[in-house]
Amino acid sequence: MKNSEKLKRKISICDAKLAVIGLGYVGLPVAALFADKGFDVIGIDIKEAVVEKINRGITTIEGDEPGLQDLISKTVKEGRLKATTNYRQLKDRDIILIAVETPTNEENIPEYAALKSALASLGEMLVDGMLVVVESTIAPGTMADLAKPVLEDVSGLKVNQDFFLGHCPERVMPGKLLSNLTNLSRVVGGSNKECAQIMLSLYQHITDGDLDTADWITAELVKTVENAYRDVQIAFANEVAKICEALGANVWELRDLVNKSPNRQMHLPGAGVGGHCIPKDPWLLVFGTRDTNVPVKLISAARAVNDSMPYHIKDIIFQALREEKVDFKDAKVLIMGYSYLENSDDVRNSPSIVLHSELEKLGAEVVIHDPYVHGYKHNLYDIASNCNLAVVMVAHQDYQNIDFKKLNQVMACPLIVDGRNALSTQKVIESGFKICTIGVASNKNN
Ligand code: SAJ
Repeated sequence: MKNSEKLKRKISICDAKLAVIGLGYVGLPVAALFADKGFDVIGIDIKEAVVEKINRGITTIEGDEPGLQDLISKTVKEGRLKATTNYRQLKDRDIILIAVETPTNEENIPEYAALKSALASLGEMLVDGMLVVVESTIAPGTMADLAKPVLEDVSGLKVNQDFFLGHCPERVMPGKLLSNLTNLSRVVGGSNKECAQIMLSLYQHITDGDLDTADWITAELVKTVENAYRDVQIAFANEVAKICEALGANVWELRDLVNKSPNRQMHLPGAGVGGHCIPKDPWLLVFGTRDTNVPVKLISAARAVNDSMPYHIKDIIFQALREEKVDFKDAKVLIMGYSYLENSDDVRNSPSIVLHSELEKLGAEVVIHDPYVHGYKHNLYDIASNCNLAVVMVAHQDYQNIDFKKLNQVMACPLIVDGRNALSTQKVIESGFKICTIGVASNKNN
């Protein structure tokens, strides 16, 4: 590509002008990090409120993200980070990173509306010599089937001839955005080897992790496969938990023993799999195989197992209430933990949302406690008053300090379902409760 030497030189001295499209969990920290390294960065987002808040130097990311607020206020104050809704400001950029959402719909098909819109708007502004990098997690084949054709058709320019096009999937995790971005390894998938090398020279400014060059399809597969891998591992643990309940064993003891065997790392069974990555990325991988005749069975079966867990918890609740001769329609149930992950306020795809809806469908009155989620930060002993059962859906650290004797006094029935093995069974039983823990059939201390 013409001007590639000029682009490399600009990157090496942090003189390249950057833009980041999509200022969410991925885009905003990336924009702030590059700005802090000395690059001139423009952040683009469709939400006026997000743009306005960032230009006041305030983070728009919920939850505790160590270092992010300081980085944003510093780089905005220095004039290195600016946000806008106006795509026309891309005209003078050298590098554009795209970090918009790529959700899947009810049929587990990727919804690329945000990505298509970003690519089309960017295509209008694309000029000779630019590097475009898609950071969003995408189905294998999306760079070739969507990103390349949209950018080329709208701009009239050609990949590798006029502009470079890469895919560098993000590996951020809520609560660890900056540390992950600056430490974790990443794969840089280039439209050709030169493009991959230029991407490597860019990303080495913000991360100490390995930067491995690859082609597009490999980069697309890395992210979707690594999360499908985790989903399958969790599904295995969940299926073994159900086996243990049926056979009268304790999956938590079993897991400890299994993991003593070399090269075993059985994951944690639980009340389900939430978040914005693990429930979605396996479906992106499956979608990428749609034009092949590969029988993709294990990945979709694992999704089904993990999606079944909130319903399994509902069944455990049903059994426990029935033994106390309480019908669902007369029951008041406390859900403890509404986020998808411990010590987080992120509720995206939380299994608690499914359980909440199922219990209400069955006529139960449901009350919710979560020390991190806005609207549910109640006093536990107040919200538990007159509940027939409490179910722990998230292993929040706060639940290690519960006064179970006090909780027992305020509840109508001494019933606890522990969907995460978060509680000390002994302590709970000594406080007069009956407890059912996921993966353990026999500790209802009947
Ligand atoms: N979960 C289990 N059992 C386990 C592990 C997790 O039931 O053994 C559940 C959690 O409760 C949660 C869901 O799965 O509901 C996802 O948990 P997670 O620990 O995978 O956290 P995420 O969703 O933030 O996943 C991210 C992913 N990172 C990216 O996609 C960039 C994932 O690849 C990481 O492995 C994970 O963080 C991590 O290890 O923290």
